[in-house]
Amino acid sequence: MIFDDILSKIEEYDSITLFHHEHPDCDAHGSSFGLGNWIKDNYPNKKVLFCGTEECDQGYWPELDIVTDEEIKNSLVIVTDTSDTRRIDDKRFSLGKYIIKIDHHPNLEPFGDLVYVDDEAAASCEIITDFIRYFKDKNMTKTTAEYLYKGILTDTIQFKTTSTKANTLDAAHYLATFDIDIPELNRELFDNSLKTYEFLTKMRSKVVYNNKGLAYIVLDDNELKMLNISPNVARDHVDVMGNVKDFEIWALFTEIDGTYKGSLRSKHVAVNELANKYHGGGHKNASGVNKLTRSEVESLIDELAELASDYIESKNEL
Ligand SMILES: [Mn+2]
Repeated sequence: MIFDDILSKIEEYDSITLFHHEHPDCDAHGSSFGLGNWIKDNYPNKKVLFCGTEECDQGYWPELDIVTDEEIKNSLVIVTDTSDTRRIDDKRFSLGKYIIKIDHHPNLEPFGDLVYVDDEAAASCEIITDFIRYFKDKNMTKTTAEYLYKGILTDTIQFKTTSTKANTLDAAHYLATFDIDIPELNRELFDNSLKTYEFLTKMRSKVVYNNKGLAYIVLDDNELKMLNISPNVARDHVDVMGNVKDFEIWALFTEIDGTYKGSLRSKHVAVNELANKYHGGGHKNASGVNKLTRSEVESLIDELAELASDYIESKNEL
């Protein structure tokens, strides 16, 4: 079993350095802090260091360590939640004596000396939880359980994504046995600031609904200034239109440097082919478009409206 191989490497090294991807999210932090904390609890004589330069702005996390080249050179490097070396936050990972990659993204670049990728897992924290519960007799604490639960909860958007499988819930169940405060963790990760709450209220007043499955918002420079928000942060809130029964497709366009960027979302219809046509791309139900003129935005809206109404009509015929 590969978990035995990973553990024997951990046991072999006196020092372990953990790495994750740039712009870390909760799964990046959760998987490295979760695994690192578990190693510290079980092997108190080992030196465990958390590398990286960037913080995650969702939830509370411990501070990263200041790590010297020398410390990395003598260590076992474990990189979690990162599919390719280009995205590792702190390129000094390559100095390590032995490198382990643990990830749940498609294995496009199997870097390192030992690679464990499970692309069926909803989160890297699910994999680390599988690893930890494989060694059930070892020490496991509430703090480690919280780190891992936060990564699973965010990567699955509160257990709502298609990647949420029986094993995801099994892993979460195991973590819940360590007396973690589930509602408090949800609040920590998903409650809005007052500023965001007020912004979302204003955004809702800008939604245009065509009565046939398509909802959208277009924010030009002026409106963004009035909302006092950057175009990119505004687009992060495209899901202000999610969770509405009548909306099959929803989209948010923001003006940036004279052209428009857009985020497209859908429940069932594929929107990525249309996104490709408008200098963009992405996944079936979540895509982006870029560098559109205002009239291209209008024609994209027309095409999205057609997709949405076709879908609704085909559903009504059933
Ligand atoms: Mn992840």
